[in-house]
Amino acid sequence: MTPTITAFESSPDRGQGLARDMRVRWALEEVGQPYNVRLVSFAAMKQPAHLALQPFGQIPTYEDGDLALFETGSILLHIAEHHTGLLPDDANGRARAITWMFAAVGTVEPPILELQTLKFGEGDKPWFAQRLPLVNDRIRDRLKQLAARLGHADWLDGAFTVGDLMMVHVLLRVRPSGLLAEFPTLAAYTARAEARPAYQRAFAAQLAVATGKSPVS
Ligand code: GTB
Repeated sequence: MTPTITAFESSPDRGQGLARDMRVRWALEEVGQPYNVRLVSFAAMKQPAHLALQPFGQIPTYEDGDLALFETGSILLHIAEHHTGLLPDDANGRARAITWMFAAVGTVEPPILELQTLKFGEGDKPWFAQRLPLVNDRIRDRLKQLAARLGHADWLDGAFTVGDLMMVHVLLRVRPSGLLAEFPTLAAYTARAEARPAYQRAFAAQLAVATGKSPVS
């Protein structure tokens, strides 16, 4: 069956690839699995039909036959386990790739989300100016640690895996702040990932939603 995912009908980033459906699109492109997209409005996301799929009223979701999933970590793991291309063949390598996926969402992403909340939800609060450098430094700490581990390798653990996919998407969210550019090896790491044909196809597809133009194939 062809899976169906959900994405924003009108993404706040206007198709710059930052919304999390991009992770799922990219993973599906990496493994060569065609997919359908159902666009949902912010209002529809909070209605019972969507809440039955995603209890928190968010995108993306993933439906394939009888299976309905939410949470990008779970969706990516499912895709990676059911296709070749995103996980190594050996059991230990698979476990390490999955570890990197958890590290991305559990360790690197939280301070990045804190910055988003601060900038877009608390910009007018009296504590904003005091908190901003603290949150930026928390992100810097994580980026420094990640850069140290990556070193001059292309990917986090040998060949490109679902762990890199998740990590790169998490890092792209912080790029507009300028913090990523402070770590040239991480900037190069994300650029390497963005150059992948699968990333480009996924990016074009989600951009086409915002521009109303079909992606050029
Ligand atoms: N933990 C969940 C997962 O990984 O699937 C988080 C899902 C999530 O945060 N979904 C967001 C959502 O539906 C969209 S991706 N938000 C609507 C709501 O909660 O009402 C987050 C996002 C949104 C917009 C941008 N942007 O415009 O740059 C970037 C990322």
